[in-house]
Amino acid sequence: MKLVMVIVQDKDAVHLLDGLLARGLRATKLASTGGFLREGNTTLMIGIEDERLEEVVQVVRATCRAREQLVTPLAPLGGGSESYVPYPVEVLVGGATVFVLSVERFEKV
Ligand code: 2BA
Repeated sequence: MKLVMVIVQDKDAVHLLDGLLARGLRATKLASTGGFLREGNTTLMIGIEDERLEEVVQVVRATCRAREQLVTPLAPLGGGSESYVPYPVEVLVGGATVFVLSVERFEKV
């Protein structure tokens, strides 16, 4: 068994959940915050049998897309500078960040 942790933009989370549930896949939705942008995103935990792992990844690919977002860094991305003037830069966020973990034991009590 695997535990898939998927970090997605809030805009995509509803479609991803719908896609998973439509296929009988179970998920837990967590409200999370990106460390870089400090904005809300969504983390889904999905417990899945090994043979259905690719199905989960396909649903993620089909429902999550990358978007450009403007961000004004509080400090220069490349290191410190005394004459730093903040200006907005574009970063590409998503579609999804996917971690696949092996599950040693799974029980429902
Ligand atoms: P954030 O940390 O808020 O990052 C949002 C986007 O900002 C990232 O998109 C990336 O394009 C950019 N970014 C992040 N750190 C950067 C840096 N030091 N310099 C320049 N640009 C930077 P994604 O890569 O698609 O990540 C989306 C969200 O997924 C992240 O939100 C974070 O919550 C999570 N994430 C990504 N990689 C992760 C990792 N290795 N471990 C844990 N969480 C991760």
